[in-house]
Amino acid sequence: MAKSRPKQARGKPADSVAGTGPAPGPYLTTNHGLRVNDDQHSLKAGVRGPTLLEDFILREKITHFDHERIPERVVHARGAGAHGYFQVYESQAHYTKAGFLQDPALKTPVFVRFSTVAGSRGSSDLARDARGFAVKFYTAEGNYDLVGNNIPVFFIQDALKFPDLIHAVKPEPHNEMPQAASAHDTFWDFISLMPESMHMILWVMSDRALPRSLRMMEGFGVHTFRLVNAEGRSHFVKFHWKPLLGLHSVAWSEAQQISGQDPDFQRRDLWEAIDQGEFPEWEFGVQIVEEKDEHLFDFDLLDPTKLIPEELVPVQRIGRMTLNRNVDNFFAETEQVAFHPGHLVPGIDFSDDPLLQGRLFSYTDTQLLRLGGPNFQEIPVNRPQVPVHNNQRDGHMRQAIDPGRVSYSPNTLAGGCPMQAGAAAGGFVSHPASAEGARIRGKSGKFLDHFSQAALFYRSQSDWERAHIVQALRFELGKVESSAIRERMIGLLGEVDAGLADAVAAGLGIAMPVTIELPLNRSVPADGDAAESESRPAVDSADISKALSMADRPSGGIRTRKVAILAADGVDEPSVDAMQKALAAAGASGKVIAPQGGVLTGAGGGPVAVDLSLLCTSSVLFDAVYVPGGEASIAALGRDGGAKRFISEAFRHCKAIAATGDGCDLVAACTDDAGSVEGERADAGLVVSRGATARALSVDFIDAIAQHRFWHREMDR
Ligand code: HDE
Repeated sequence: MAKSRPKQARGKPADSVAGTGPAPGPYLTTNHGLRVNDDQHSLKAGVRGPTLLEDFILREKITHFDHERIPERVVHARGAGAHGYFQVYESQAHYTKAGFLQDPALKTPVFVRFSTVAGSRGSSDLARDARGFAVKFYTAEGNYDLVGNNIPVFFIQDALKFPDLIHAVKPEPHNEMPQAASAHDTFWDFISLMPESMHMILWVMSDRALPRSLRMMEGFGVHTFRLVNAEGRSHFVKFHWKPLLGLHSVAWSEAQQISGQDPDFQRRDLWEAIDQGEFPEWEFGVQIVEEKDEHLFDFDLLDPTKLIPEELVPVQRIGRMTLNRNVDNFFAETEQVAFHPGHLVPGIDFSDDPLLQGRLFSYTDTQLLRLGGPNFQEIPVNRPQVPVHNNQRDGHMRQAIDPGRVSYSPNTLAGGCPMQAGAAAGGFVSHPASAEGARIRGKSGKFLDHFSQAALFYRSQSDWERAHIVQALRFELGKVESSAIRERMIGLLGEVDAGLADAVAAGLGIAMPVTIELPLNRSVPADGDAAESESRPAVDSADISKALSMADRPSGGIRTRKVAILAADGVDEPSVDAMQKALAAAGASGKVIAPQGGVLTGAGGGPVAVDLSLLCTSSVLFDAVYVPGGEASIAALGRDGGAKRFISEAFRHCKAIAATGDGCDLVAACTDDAGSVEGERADAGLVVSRGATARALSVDFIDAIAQHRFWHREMDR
């Protein structure tokens, strides 16, 4: 596996070269190249005198500083990005002529930006929210952007409602609260009147909205697109990203604590993994639907609130993306990158999904404001890796110096260049799908089934996943002040699943049954098909789709997982050492956490280096805990409230916990688990044995960490 690039010392003058005096170093200059001789003092009339207007160096520096900010993204403002590459497994020529999907030997560079949706640029990474998953492929045919999310469906069916949705979820306008949170009245007021949002609501109330890592979440193109091959044959397609590290999440109470302990939790995790050469990878998947099957399903392929169950159309994994390089500069790359679902290459095309169609307008429009003008495609991260030739000219901050006098077409003076490219020369030709119909503000009848797939999702969850959804809804709606909104929501949930509505209502103290008048879709369905859809459930109520649940997925192993080793003076140093080595061999890291920083003295008198003091960290920043023996160490940790909280919290968040020697007593005291004392496994996530060596125990412990969480612990409580 290739390593990330060596760290460079930035901004330092080059070392002097022996015998030649100082090398011409990067001296400080003004923006116009003038070397600066004093960057510590402004120019004054005498050392105690007023600053002189003449100080052009001061003015230049401060003016630039005053203009350092650009408007943050109106949505998806908080993000983290990285570079990498994509490789297809085998040619997809049968489906598409897209050049980057033909040759398994070809590595196509990519830039990926992950984001949350609702929060501001400085908000916490672990808000309950959908995550953006935007990929820019720098292909030999121009840039292709797949601007997706980590949830396969969306709240609304029509682009016209997007500003309303976002206004509702963003902080309320009168007091700008709450930040990066949907648990407030305006969001649920809107949702309670938009039954089409119920499917996505269940996804965002599920653990999918709390990924353990950006490296451990799926991605989806959401809309139906088209793949078009060289013969012009088109297939409908849904795009997927499947993480090779498995699909994992954190608990809600943990997410809230992480937001306080480390608001940068996910961007730090991504950065550190790539920096350490642990390159995250996703497989690229496609669900293909023949054109003739467009109307085969009980839902409309154009409806972005519906997915195609994987059991109906399997996901074919056709390639792999690897992220292997952190950005050099967050602003230049992650902040200035400009994605657009309309950045296509030949062989990929749109469907008529009305949400997608609205997006095709929105993204360029927003960049014009955010990046300050029409030349944002010249910013390095946005530039295609192929030459750009056209007659577009000028505008704010134009970088290109376009030579010659011809900036129009047709022309003879430039020999007719640049020329149009026919399809054979790689010119983009829109798929000639026919479009005809009366001008109408409405939607097809199949769009009006808002609950079948929401119910399918809920039914397909494991018991603990359902419990998390109930808890999330109790939390969110519990913060809503208006009882009418809460009741409307219970009514809508009842349309999805009576048990779900009952459980949420019980948590809110709302008496059942609640009857609501279903908010009407104000849009007019196309003639005839509304009645048909209302009488027909879109999915058989007995069906479940296992692919919708996060349970029972391949774990992805424990590479890059973080394990806390709790210790104090008197710890059994061989246990610490053996566990650290076993974890490192499995690709994880064991960090020694102690009441104080520095170096501990082990039971045998040897040194044990402390990575972090208890004061500076928290159990929520680790995946698992190991408590090695050592009488004095355990006695000291037992007197330390922070250490005890560390263990009991890790237990409450259903993490793997291991202990050897006297460590077993402390774990038993903090987990109320009698079985933990002598290895009778009441709980598979408690890997404790007084007599075992750390090395022997590490095998089971590593296996337990790979299972990620023991959510049944919550159900048993
Ligand atoms: Fe976006 N969306 N969106 N969106 N979206 C933006 O573009 C918009 C939608 C998504 O990391 C904005 O450059 C409309 C669905 C991602 O830079 C803006 C509609 C999906 C990102 C915009 C949608 C997305 C954005 C804000 C409904 C999942 C972050 C800044 C018609 C498939 C990209 C910007 C990045 C960003 C508009 C719906 C994903 C305002 C109008 C559905 C991942 O143009």
